[in-house]
Amino acid sequence: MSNNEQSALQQKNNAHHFNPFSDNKALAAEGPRVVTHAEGVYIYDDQGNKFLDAMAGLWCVNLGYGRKELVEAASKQMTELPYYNLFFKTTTTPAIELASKIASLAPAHMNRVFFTGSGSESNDTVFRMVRRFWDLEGKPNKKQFISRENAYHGSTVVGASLGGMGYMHEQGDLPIEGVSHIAQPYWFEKGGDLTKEAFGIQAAQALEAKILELGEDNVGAFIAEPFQGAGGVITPPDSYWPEIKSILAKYDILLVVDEVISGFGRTGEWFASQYYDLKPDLIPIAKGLSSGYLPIGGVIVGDRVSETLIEKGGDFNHGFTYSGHPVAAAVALKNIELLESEGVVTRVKNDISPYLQKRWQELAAHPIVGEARGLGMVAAVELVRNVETRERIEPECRAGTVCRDYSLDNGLIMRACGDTMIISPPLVITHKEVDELIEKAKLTLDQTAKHYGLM
Ligand code: PXG
Repeated sequence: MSNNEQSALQQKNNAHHFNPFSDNKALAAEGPRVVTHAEGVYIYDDQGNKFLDAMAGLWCVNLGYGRKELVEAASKQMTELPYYNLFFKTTTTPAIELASKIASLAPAHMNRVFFTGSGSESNDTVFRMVRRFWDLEGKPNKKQFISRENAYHGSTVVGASLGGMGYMHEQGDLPIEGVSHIAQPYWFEKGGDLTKEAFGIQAAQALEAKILELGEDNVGAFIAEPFQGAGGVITPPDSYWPEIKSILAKYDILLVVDEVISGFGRTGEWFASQYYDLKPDLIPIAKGLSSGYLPIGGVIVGDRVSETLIEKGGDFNHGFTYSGHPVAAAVALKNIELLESEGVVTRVKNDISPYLQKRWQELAAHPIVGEARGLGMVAAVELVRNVETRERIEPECRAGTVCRDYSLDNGLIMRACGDTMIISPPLVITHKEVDELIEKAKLTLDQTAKHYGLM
């Protein structure tokens, strides 16, 4: 679309808004989509188009759009106390209530929450907590982090360094010192001829090899998403996490389970740490904590770390102006109350996740699908030219973008990560809406196959 065909709003965006994670020049030429309102699982743009939002915004609108109760919670809190901080021997009611509610849902050995404004800030907080912990334990060398290639842990300097995205590291000389990355448990891409289970063990053993390379006395923590989200909904083989747990125990290394995407019901448990039976020392959270209605994040702190930081540590010189912002905290609390009172997480586990995953598997038979996988309320398909050899449709993996564009034309928001198509819909999606999602996904795959002459 040329600039003079674009609406006044689009032109203003092009002139003054620096969009995140975007080629702003290309975006201006194309004309950004202006999203104006939303209801349930649907979003609408200013051209009158309607989309089934199978990404729940950016993996966060767990309760769906248009929940008046959240608006009322915000309005009530804004009227009573729109802002106060948690520094200098003060606290606020929403922060107290939210921390204790989260502690009641978290794994039993995790009883404290440090609040932040986002997932990235949560991982910056993790970084400082781990380093402080090992200083206080008298092991000042035990500070290195091990993470994984293609991980996503945020976009601040620490978040992007902990993350394993090459295209982020390229910009600004990242990662910073003290962060190493091991291979990811991505069986479809890297598994070769190994069975899933054998590959899972092999991928986990890369952790032990890295620990031995760096020296066990130098490694403070391993950070990982329970399943990789932004990397392409990569669900590890069943053998992976048990092996990782035993390696970490052997060398006394802290486990950070990044639940920014997986927390608050997405797996059918409150936390994926419960789904995979993990015993994390720290859990960064954000997104679904407030269903994305207001920005808020946090770190759930296990008893071992909080006892050291609090009993031995004195002042912890870290925090944000908006740590536990009362309005965001009130909305998050109401969000969790609704997830509870409406049985949303139980419904995910017993009803809508089994239905979504069963229907998603129908895509596995499509001629350009190499694998269909998922768990809870996330799922992925791998686009290929040859199902047997897993050869991609184009060597540069551009088919994902083609597929994504057909999907949008069909009124379905489905994401492309390279040639992996992914979904993460609101947890409240109905059976009928799942049917619509699957029908639109099938049509989209047909159109993509035809585009390349593969059907
Ligand atoms: N950890 C994980 C696991 C995430 O997915 C963050 C931390 C950082 O959260 P904030 O609130 O600082 O954005 C995330 C965020 C994508 C995409 O392309 C995913 C995220 C953010 C932006 C884009 O899927 N996840």
